[in-house]
Amino acid sequence: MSGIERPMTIDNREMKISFILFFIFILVLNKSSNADDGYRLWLKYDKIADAEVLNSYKKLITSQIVIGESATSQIIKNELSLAFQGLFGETVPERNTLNENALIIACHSDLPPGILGQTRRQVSELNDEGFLIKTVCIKKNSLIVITAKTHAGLLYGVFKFVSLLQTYQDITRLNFVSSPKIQIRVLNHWDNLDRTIERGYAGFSLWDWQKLPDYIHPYYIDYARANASIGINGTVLNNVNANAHILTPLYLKKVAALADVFRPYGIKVYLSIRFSAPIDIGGLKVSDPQDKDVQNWWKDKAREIYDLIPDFGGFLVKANSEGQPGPGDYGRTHADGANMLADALKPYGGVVMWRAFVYDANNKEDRAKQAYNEFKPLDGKFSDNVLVQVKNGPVDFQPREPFHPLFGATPKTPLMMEFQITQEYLGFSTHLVYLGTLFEEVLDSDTYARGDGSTVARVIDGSLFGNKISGIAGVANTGTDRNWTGHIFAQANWFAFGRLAWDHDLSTEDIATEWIQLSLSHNKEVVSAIKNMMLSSRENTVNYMTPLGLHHIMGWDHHYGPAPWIKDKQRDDWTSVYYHRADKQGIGFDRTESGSDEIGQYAKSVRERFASLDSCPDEYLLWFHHLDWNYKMRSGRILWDELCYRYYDGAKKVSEMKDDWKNFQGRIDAEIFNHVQQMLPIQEKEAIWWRNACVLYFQTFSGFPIPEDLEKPDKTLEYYQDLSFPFAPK
Ligand code: BDP
Repeated sequence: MSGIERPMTIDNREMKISFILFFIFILVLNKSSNADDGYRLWLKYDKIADAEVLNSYKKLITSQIVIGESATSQIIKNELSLAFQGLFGETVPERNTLNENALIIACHSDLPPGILGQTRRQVSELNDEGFLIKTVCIKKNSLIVITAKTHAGLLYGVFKFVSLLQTYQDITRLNFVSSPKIQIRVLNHWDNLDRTIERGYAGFSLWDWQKLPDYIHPYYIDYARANASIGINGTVLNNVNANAHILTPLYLKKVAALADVFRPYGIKVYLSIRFSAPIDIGGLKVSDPQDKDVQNWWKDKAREIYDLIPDFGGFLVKANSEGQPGPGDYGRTHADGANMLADALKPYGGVVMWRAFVYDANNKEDRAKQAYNEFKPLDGKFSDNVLVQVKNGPVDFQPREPFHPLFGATPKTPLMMEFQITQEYLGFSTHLVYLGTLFEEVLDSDTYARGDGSTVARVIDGSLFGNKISGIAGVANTGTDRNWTGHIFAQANWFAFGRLAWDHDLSTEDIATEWIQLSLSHNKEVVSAIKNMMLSSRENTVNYMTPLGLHHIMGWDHHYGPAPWIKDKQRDDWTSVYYHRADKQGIGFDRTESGSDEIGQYAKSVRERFASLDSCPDEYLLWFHHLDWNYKMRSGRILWDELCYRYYDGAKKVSEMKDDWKNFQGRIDAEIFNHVQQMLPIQEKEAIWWRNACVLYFQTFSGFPIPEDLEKPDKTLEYYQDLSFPFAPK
């Protein structure tokens, strides 16, 4: 017997026992200190700590009545019992009479006559997913009525009501009407069938394909609850760089099992398809949309899908982009491709979400112009169940981009917004960056397509041009990490996406406040301090990564960290130098008339604003203009100095955020506190890395010194250029 495999002696047996005891002690400790690992997201339902609030709620809700027998009604009952158990610390009895202060939840047609009359007008104004929460009086009893036209509407109403309780709102006289402004509100999961996630930073894919369809993981249900609670009504399960196998019978059964779980939560399932699927898995020679066999193959496939999933949502398609197959391979247009799929889905009510994220390595035109050039001429050529899904900006989810010029340019084509919730270009899941402000900035941008007030939000909700269908997508940031999103604060981005998808008029500040109250604290001071932190976080990130309109200067391929020096690759438009164009004279991409004239793709008022140096906001300066290093900025500084100050300011603000975070020790949950406490130094380190690497690199062109009062980088440019990260997630 070797010395290593000793029989267990008293000593090491004791050690083992004490280790186990210690472990149990830690578990108990965690339990008693209410350690929060973030799994419950914003649906915590911790007991209401304010006795006055709690008592007022208990008086107003002495019983509850949920009318209806659907699967959704059952979910409503379960959710309410979970919520009351948690928030009130006790159940609220179910009753069938209206002789006391009660909560009553029923579809409008099922309401008792007295209540029906008092709610009819408001309910008639709701759309199918909308809801009304209203206090009505019947025989001196005050009733809180949650009603809607459909069961899905009821579920949304219930979640909204519960959030009012969670945030300690006054519920004595409620009169709250809400309908979603956008119809299709989906997450796009870039999840692969091997469970890796493209641009995923929170673990592996939630979908356990191997065990599906037989094993239903409990977290599928919590995923559905979370989405329904913020009004998300669809999920595209797989990566836009799709594997055709998702359409094989083996996988469709698995997809159907997930659809069954999500259905009662009002969530439809959609799939990303690979345009060459008829070849890849169908045995055909081509996938030409004009080919009869190809058309029939898709029709048969659609029938097969709808047999399994009667409410299947439809297809998301990335075609002729970044090497993906598409109709262009056969000399056909995007409309030809989309319409062929739309025909196959049409009999069942499905839609095609065709992505406009296309650009071609062989096309020497400014990449930012290519999608518009391709899609603008196709306006009016798409079938009525096709939406064109457009990224928020014309390049690619950068920390800041002006809105995509396609918004407002295609009156006959419904455009869907595609936001990226996962932080591919915003520090992965280690940086605290609240994206509500980014979403709001884009949605509120005025396209001037029909004069003042033609906001991007009004383009995508269909109201500007009277489109019949509307949609919004967010590339998901979820994974198997216990807290779902890697960084606790990244949960706020999922939350903000859902809230804004439902109602783009909500203020992102209010959404942040609500999220903090639901997730972190009710203490006014804490809420306000954390909110301020969140609201400035995105601007700070822009400053330490890509200030003044710079873009696409991140690490090669994995996109981790700064790399403005990337050049000489197989495609120019994948390099950094293509975008910043720094030279001895200056920096920036001239997209005005004298340059690529991308600016010409915007409506006149927008074009004029961005084209003139007097009116172009500093935020977009180097996006649209190539300017001398000593160009005089509004601040009075020269461009070089301004660039340096922005980089330094961004990084400094992260250090401040890190210092401020310490104030929350003991005021929020200890586990969450520690989690963020460990993340912020990483963000600080990386912000300084971005700052130093970019300033040192751009200095090789400008030749100017870093302003006197700024601390000099402690490493050389070569040091930063030599860093490599072979296994960074991508
Ligand atoms: C880019 C991502 C890439 C995606 C692509 C897309 O780097 O992984 O496949 O967008 O949206 O931002 O298709």
